[in-house]
Amino acid sequence: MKSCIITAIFIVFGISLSLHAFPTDTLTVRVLGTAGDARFEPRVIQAQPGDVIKFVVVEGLHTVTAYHPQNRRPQRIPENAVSFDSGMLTEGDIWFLEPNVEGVYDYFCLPHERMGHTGRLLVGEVKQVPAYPLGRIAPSIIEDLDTETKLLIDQNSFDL
Ligand SMILES: [Cu+2]
Repeated sequence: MKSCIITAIFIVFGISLSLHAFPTDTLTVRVLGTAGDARFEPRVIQAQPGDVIKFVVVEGLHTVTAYHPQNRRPQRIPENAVSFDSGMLTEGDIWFLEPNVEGVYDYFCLPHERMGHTGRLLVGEVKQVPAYPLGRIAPSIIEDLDTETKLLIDQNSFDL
């Protein structure tokens, strides 16, 4: 029993070390598929402010585009965050994003949005998704993101 407690303390200490000793990480999202199978992998990821998100296009023609009025969509990124749009990317392209404002960032791929090619970034400690406007976005597009987000948040609160 005693060793269990010591192990638990060590694990918690280890987590806080990894958060503070290495302030930024590079996280990779692969962009895959060419039509109805177009997808971001992982679709929902957890990052910390200052982390670099590296999008690697494995196949097809895609964009990484924020849900934001600048991209003619409702705003589904934090209030003070800067909109982004990678422009058209093709096989072998790599595109970087460095989110500095905590919160939830929803983004889509211009050619495949209707087919559900969307992704989400959770930056910092996110306990729930804000009540972002849906506008003309099909609810089913966001529902899948919400389901995966809930799993990830539950998993995080279990870990910590
Ligand atoms: Cu796409």
